[in-house]
Amino acid sequence: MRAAPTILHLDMDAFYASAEQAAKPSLRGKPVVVGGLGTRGVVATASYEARRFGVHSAMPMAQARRLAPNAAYLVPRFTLYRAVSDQVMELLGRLSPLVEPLSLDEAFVDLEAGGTADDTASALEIGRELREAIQAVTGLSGSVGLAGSKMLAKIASEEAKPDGIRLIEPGTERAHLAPMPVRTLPGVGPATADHLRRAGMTTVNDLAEAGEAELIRLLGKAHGAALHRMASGFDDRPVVAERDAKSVSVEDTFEVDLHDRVRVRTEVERLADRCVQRLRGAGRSGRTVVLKVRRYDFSTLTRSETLRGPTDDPAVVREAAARLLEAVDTTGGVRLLGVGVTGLADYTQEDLFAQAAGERAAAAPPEDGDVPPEDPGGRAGPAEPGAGPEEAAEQLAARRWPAGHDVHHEIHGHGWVQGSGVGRVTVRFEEPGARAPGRVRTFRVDDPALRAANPLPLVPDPPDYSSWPASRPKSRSGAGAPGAASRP
Ligand code: TTP
Ligand code: MG
Ligand code: MG
Repeated sequence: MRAAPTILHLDMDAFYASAEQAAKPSLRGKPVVVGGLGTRGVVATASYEARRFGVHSAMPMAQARRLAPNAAYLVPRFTLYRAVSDQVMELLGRLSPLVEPLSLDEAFVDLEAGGTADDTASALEIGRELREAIQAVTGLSGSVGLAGSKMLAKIASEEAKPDGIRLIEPGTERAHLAPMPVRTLPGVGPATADHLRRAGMTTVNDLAEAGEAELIRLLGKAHGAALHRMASGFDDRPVVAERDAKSVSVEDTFEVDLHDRVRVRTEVERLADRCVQRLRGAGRSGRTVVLKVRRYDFSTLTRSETLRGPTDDPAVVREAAARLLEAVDTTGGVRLLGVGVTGLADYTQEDLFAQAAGERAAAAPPEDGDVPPEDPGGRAGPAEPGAGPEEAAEQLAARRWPAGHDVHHEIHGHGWVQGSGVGRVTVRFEEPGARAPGRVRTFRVDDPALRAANPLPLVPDPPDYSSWPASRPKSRSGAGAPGAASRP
């Protein structure tokens, strides 16, 4: 923890949904939900307009449709999100060599290590400039938190949302945290929170006041001691540059031990999907799949399988995790399950994924190879068993023309798929940056004039930030009012 608020946390606002709204002028200011649209799909994110209906990340898509029937439902376009993420990370890299991305839309930056800020005024100034730069280059808004530690910087950006900036002054950490729920602290999941609640502790202040010894008694030495430090506002975790991260994993503790083998298998599948989402969120792929099982008696085992090459294919990770589960005895019950991927490669093997997805969608191969089929949260398997020929045809159309994906028409130009079914595909012809919504037209799904296309950049001609931030005299305590840092 440091005396100046020089740790910055950036998180883009409703990232996938905002990118879709920027790309599709007709969706600005409208409820938009992005995620897997298949029967078992889940919401990746919802625009702030859709959140007002109660739609949120990880909610089953069917439930979202009930809550917000009039929202636009779109399949994610990772190519676009990755491109925007690269632009954002490039800007962050200008502020410091120490940038720690947590996902596609989120990162910590050590401003002090970069020499770009050394006190409250200079940190705020850089935070404001960063938000401006991100808006100018990507067309999207991100929220910024500044503090003397990672924990507080992340809390600050959360409080700044949407489209804001917030600084938590060093020295006020403990007071700031005191009234917050225990779940605010890193490492406190639903199970730990429940455990603490039963011991009468619901706020961070309760934890700080309980004292280290009591927390160790309740949670064990390592967890208890770490939690007490966090609750008291101490957090010394350094910002670690991206290249040093070695694995991605997710886990769930269950309220009641799982006994049903089928349920255990389903949970492992879900975890594998979430793990892949995180993996892709970080723009990476990995070679070794790890399964973690904690049994009713707290005995914990991990099993791993190393693949021939790195993958970020949900089906591949799911299958490997399922194979690992086969070899684990779960009689007696399961308390916790985890799925991880390690041996991370720097770049996602797009081709591997495209290949696997292509195989699964063999019944409807994409016309041309320039857009890999992307269906992470959704279902890319064969038609639902029991589906009639009409439903099957509709599913094929939906797979070939995923809602929200880009198309090009020989005469009408660039557009996106609004929907498809009964042999027809509806396209809205509009491009990012247009002032008014574009026109809608319907075609036969096999219209030869229509083909899949790549996303267009959200900002066609972004301003040049290559000399940002300009070298500047470091502000003396409090002297660097906004705007004072004039460029040479
Ligand atoms: P978040 O930053 O958690 O959420 P957000 O950017 O959509 O909204 P907020 O303004 O609250 O930050 O996640 C970034 C993106 O990651 C999100 O746009 C979609 C994706 N994502 C998933 O695919 N699944 C999930 O469960 C979550 C939480 C996010
Ligand atoms: Mg975000
Ligand atoms: Mg995020």
